[in-house]
Amino acid sequence: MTTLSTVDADPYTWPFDGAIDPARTALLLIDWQTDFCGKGGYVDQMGYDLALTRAGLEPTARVLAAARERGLAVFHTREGHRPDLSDLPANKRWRSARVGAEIGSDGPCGRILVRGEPGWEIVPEVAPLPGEAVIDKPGKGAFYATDLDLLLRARGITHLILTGITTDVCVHTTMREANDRGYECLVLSDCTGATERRHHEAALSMVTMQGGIFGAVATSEQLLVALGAIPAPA
Ligand code: C5J
Repeated sequence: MTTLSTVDADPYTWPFDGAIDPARTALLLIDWQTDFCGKGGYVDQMGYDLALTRAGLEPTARVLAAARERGLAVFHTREGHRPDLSDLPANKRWRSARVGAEIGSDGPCGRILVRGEPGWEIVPEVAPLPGEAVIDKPGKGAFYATDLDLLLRARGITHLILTGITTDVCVHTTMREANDRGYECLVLSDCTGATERRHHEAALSMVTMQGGIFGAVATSEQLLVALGAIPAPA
């Protein structure tokens, strides 16, 4: 069935090519892990305010439910390293040690940012369902050293809706990578969060410059209105 739904986004009505096509659109949930938004995780160990990185959880859960209902593909990502840390660049480890949260060291949620540890798990509010793709990534961008691009192209996905943490780091890097690969991107402002509010705001503002240099920005409500206009799959 043809759909004519669009999102009233900034700086243009999204998507650029006319309408949301659920068959070609995926929802990305980036790094909703305890290490980034849970007590005792990496971000907490660094001393940041968890309220900022947790702020987007509830709206993201609402968008996730709507996306599942409407048949959009759902992709989750997790940042983390192998237990032997062989995929951890020395400078990344060194920098994390400088701020008191060395990647690979023991913390209240197990070894920080190590695959398989409690802190590395996705939080229950937006946990993957069986059958949803989960991408494990060693870096900030979800395309670097992963098969995300292959999986998206194999499913015919051309449009991405981004949520996750943190806005200025992993969400932004992934959006930039996706944009360079030709994906039409929309980031949901209230479904993201950063360790500092001003960085969250700056990151969203950067997306909208130059006519939407990396895509467009909307709220979860604006997307939900658009998705509500799409007939549910039979
Ligand atoms: C960071 C991320 N901030 N998921 N990772 O180190 O944004």
